[in-house]
Amino acid sequence: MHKIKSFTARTVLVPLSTPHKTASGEIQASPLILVDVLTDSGITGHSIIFTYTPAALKPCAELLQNIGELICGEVLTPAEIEQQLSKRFRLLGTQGLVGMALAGIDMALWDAHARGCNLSLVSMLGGTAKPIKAYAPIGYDGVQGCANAAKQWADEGFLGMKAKIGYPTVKEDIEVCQAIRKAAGSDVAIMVDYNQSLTPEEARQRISVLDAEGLTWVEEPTLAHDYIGHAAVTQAVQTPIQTGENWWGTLDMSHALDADASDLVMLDVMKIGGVTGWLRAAAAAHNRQRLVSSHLWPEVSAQLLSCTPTAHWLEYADWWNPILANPVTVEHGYVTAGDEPGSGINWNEKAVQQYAV
Ligand code: SMN
Ligand code: MG
Repeated sequence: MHKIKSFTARTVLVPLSTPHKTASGEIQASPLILVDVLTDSGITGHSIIFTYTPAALKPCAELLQNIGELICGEVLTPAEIEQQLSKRFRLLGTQGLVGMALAGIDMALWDAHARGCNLSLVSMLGGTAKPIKAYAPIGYDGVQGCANAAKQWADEGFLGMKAKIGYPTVKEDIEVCQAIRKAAGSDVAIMVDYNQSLTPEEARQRISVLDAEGLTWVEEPTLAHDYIGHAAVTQAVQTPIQTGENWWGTLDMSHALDADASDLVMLDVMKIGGVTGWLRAAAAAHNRQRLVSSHLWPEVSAQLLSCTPTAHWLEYADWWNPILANPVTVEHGYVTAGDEPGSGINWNEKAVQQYAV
């Protein structure tokens, strides 16, 4: 029986090889909280929290540290502690920075638990590592920029790629899709992401035109929490609609599923509530036979998609590769979770020191 001894939450700002542009803002560097949970038996669990903006980095790390202190001395039982903490934060609520801090704790506890069993996360959960098809990101970089990126990803063997769109006109959206198709070839799956930039009516009109492009999905055409608006778009168009990366916990997911907001579901292991949240979400998706893709967190997601019955695509991102000792690798377009103990997160300490803020 391992007991939780202490938490540390370090903050880093990792530069991106190229800034990631979307229709709703640009990410220039990865603001990350690196969580370590130490146990009395000497096992350390790790997790990563991505705060999108550096403005949220220090407040979220402090919150994580404060919440971590509440569970020091407890037995290392991640699912039990999730229940205890979500009850404790009922009055404040468990969305936003609190939800991110709780997810960071949850993921670190599961990582420590798997390490304590000397098993990878997926093996500890009773599953086995499977190759998961990975798609590559393409930013809001115009026709030529997107075509160049598409060519590069196709040369690296990716079988799918997702471009950020939502240009001033649908004509430009289409030109970008066609340039990617030309550069990547007819067999590659192409997804697009509007990052919530359209009204439901604009979305219906644009996607009805995009239906001719053979896209694998259109993501978040309208506001993430407008489930009714998304449902109207989903009903009206042929291309599958993808949502989920902004669901705070599995209750948001239930509301979206009840509204038939999208055809496909995308889980963000942080916003959905850590490993505990993902497992509940995977069960809900299975009940409705909805295909599940991942959002960021390629290491942990590769473990979790391997034991998600309706697993679909893994989102490949190298945004925190520099601070990892062994980031995921893509072989012939697939990512397979590693079999070392834990969830696949180990620090490159030299880089952690270098990017510390
Ligand atoms: C995304 C992720 C992280 C930052 C900005 C945008 C995105 C995606 O919506 O699907 O990858
Ligand atoms: Mg998205």
